[in-house]
Amino acid sequence: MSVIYLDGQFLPKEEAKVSVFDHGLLYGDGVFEGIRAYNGRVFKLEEHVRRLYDSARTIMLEIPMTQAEYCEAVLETCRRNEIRDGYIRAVVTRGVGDLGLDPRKCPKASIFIIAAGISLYPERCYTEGLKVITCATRRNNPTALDPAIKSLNYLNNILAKIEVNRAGAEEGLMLNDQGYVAEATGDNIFVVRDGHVYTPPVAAGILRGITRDTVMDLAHEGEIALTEEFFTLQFVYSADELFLTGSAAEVVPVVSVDDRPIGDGKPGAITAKLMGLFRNYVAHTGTPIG
Ligand code: PXG
Repeated sequence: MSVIYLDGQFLPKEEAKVSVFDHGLLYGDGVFEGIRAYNGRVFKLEEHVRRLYDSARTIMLEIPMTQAEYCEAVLETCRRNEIRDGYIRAVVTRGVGDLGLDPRKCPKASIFIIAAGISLYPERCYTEGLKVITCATRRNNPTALDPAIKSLNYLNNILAKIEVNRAGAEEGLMLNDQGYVAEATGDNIFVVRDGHVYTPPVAAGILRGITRDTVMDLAHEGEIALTEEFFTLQFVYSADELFLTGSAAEVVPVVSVDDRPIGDGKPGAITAKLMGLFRNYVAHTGTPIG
């Protein structure tokens, strides 16, 4: 049976409940992380916890434990659920307040951690590649709500995902408010052209994905040229290859955008190489669950 970490306790999932007065629910006032475990290890645990604390600091949300203690709580949640391969959701909300926006009315943040099995993307997504569309919904302007904050306020992404579903596609590209390609609804974007890899910079208004950082490191080690650059849809349509990265998706090829085939309409060689490097890397690194 699944056991949830909630504010210092481990509770059966039926008993792990938060209040209807929690500002995480009332206002989306909180932050979260989605983390993977592979082969008995938590992948990039410290990086995820660091990003969680960075998001929290930005919204002036104090997490009442150290990052080291937080990492240990994640590992213990995995142990108690006997997770060796899985998906971990770590959430910190503003906590219980009154029916007003003011976060000062919420004396204590609420912390919960769920460690569960994962429904992996079907294998055909990796062998055949995804069909994606461009969403009309633009990514949040960083001056309003910076996409670099992994906040509980995911409506921007959800509105885009609804477009994806309505189009019968598998993912959606999101542009920033200037029209440059930003990211997908829950993944970062990479384009390959003439053997060179391009990805939008964080300044395009994106989440700095931990999978993105990992793929950039792997490209560097594998002597694959990679540049962070602003680009428009025209560059995407004329790419040789395209792929997305994320904790859930890992490295997944894209073979068509807005009904235009990418390259020869099949997953490309550089994408395949990076998929292989990534799969090998995740199997051999991470914090042991013990
Ligand atoms: N951009 C956005 C908007 C994300 O939400 C990524 C990029 C990739 O980041 P990481 O660090 O995971 O490489 C994300 C994170 C899901 C799910 O269930 C996916 C994410 C977050 C939460 C849930 O598919 N992707």
